[in-house]
This record gives sequence, structure tokens and C-alpha cells, in this order.
Amino acid sequence: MKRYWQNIQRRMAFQFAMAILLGVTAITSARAASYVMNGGFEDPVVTSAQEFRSGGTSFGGWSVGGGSIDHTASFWQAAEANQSVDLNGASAGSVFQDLFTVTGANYMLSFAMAGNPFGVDAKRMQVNWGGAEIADLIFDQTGTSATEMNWIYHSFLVSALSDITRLEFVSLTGAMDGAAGLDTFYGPALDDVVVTAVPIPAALWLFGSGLLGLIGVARSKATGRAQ
Ligand SMILES: [Ca+2]
Ligand SMILES: [Ca+2]
Repeated sequence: MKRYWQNIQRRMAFQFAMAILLGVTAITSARAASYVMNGGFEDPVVTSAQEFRSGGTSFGGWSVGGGSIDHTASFWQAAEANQSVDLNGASAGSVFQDLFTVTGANYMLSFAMAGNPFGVDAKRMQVNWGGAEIADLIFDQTGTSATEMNWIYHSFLVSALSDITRLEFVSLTGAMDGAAGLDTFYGPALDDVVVTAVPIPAALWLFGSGLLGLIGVARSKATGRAQ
């Protein structure tokens, strides 16, 4: 019986330590500022279901390239807050912005991708970092709807090759059968673009010392109570 309670105590102490560790990690990452301006596409506020934006225009820190995009509000459910983008407005478009980076530094890029639920084919999006392709993603929107977008989060560890890095999301989604016949209105959906610095030595120091310290606390608590 005593051994049973010792095991329970040990397990609880370890879980407590892990909870604190995870909490510390979460707070640390939440505090890290994103290098992306308006990564959630909440600016400016779109008062219609979605607003059409042509290639060559810009909004809230983003530039629009290619054909056009739709700045989507109530038309479908965003991954983060209220707004997102459809990278096909009337045809395949892109969004990009230039980030101030430190040459040689590491960054974590993350974003949510889904697809316009309309149009029969899967949606394809290319991600470029500093002019180089880092991902070519396909989202199969089968079974999704405007209220059930099934957003998927992607993360990439990237490093900067210069002090200005262009981050770009390009629709590779072409014409497909849709409600109005063959058209190009239905593209990949994008939201919640975040780029944070990854200070590797500091992160390792925090993780290493924090983990060892907490395991030490957990152990001494467990043995202390067992005596
Ligand atoms: Ca958003
Ligand atoms: Ca569209």
C-alpha cells in the first residue's frame, strides 16, 4: 500500500513538473513577437462578405501579386479571429511582405491553410522564403464548407540569408469546374501567418536548465513525502 502511494506521488510530482514546463514554454512562445505585420489579415476590417483585391495593390502590410485575391470576412470561417484570404480572387494571386530579419538567424514560420470549399479540385499553394520555395502544399477541400473549413497549421524552421526576407504565398490553383462552369475563383485559403525568432542557444539553455531543475524538484518532493 505504501509503495502504491509512493508511485502515485511520484507520478503526480512528475506531471506537475511537466505542466509547469509546458506552461513556461507556452508563455515564452506567446510572448515572442511576430515579424509579420497583419499576419491574421484582420486589417483593414472588411465589412462585406469578402473584398476583391487586384494584383499590384496592397493592404495592411501585405502586397498582392499575380491576378487577384479575395480578402475574406463573413464569407467563411477564419482560422484566427474574423478574416483570412482566398489566394484566388478572380484568378490565381499571391500575397507577400518583406520582413526585417537578421542574416543567419533562425525563425519559425507558421500559418494556417485551408481551401475555398467551392470548385471541384484540390487547392495548391507555394510558399517562398527569401525568394526560395520552401513548400508546395495541396489542400483537399472535399467535405469542407464555409462553416467547417478544416484549417491545417503548418510550421517551418527557416533561416534568413539577408537583412530583408520576402515571405510570399502563391496560389498555384488554376481553372476548375465550379458553380458557374469552368472558372478560377476558388483558391487556397490562408490565415494566421506568424514568424518568430528562434534563439537556439537561449532556447536550449531554458529548456535544459528548466527541465533539470524541475525534475530535481519533483524528485525531492517525491522522496520527501515517501519518507
Ligand atoms: Ca485572421
Ligand atoms: Ca475567390
